[in-house]
Amino acid sequence: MSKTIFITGASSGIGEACAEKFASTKNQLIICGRREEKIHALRKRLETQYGIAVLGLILDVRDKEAVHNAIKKLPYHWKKVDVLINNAGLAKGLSGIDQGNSVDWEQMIDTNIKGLLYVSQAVIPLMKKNNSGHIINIGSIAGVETYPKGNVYCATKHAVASLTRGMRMDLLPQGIKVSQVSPGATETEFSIVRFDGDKQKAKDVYKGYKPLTAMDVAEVIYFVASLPPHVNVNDLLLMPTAQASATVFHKNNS
Ligand code: NDP
Ligand code: 8X3
Repeated sequence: MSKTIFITGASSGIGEACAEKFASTKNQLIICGRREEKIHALRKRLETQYGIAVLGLILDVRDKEAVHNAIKKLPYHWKKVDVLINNAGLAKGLSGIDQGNSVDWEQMIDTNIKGLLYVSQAVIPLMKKNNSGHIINIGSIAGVETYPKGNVYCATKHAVASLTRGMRMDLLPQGIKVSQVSPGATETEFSIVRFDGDKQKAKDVYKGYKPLTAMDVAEVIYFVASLPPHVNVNDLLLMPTAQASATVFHKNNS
């Protein structure tokens, strides 16, 4: 049966691949991101290609008021949200703690932690009304292990892991499932954003091995979302075969 899937950070990478996957399986989508032209183009393409309904929200998840207003103003038939994929997030910089840029720290904390909280707090009442729903938080291997110079990004993803556990406990009586999907190295715009647009530096992150694609991760998220109501994946860590931990890779750089 067709469900309504609410995806944050759908303008690129894992979120965009989730939009593609859930659209191809005939669900209706609410897709969010800050880049209007990307959200607009994706909405049009998915509607045409798959004959489904897509609602685009141009939204900065850091803006608490905008998040609450946008969700409050959803048309009636969009208010039964079945699955929320809290995916919007980013890393900014890779530097020792004493070298870090506080503006980057704030952007990561405000997006990865506070943005996830704002969107969840606005969507949960819609799920509570139906006594059902599924929140899937996108964590990271960085939320399992801290790696050198990853300090604040890793801390935000550890917070996502902790919030996922807390949300699961608090939403248990309402029958709302809460899952975390934590990918390892996935080639998206992630490293381009992390390195402030330096495409070569970003490309080097994935050199000498086959990273996950955004669609690899979306397929796993789709699996997690497709299990029967009495089955929940609490926490799922997936990595490229060539990656054994946050820092151990098998690379062929010849
Ligand atoms: P991308 O940079 O390709 O996508 C990030 C998405 O987040 C974009 O759609 C971006 O949209 C959105 N976003 C960022 N900031 C905001 C904001 N303030 N408000 C709304 N949307 C925002 O990276 P990925 O697809 O790789 O990242 C998706 C998630 O996966 C992140 O949470 C990331 O931490 C996590 N992750 C990524 C891994 C990787 O190796 N790539 C591994 C593990 C986890 P826009 O710019 O239009 O707002
Ligand atoms: C993204 C994966 O290892 O770059 O969360 O932190 S990593």
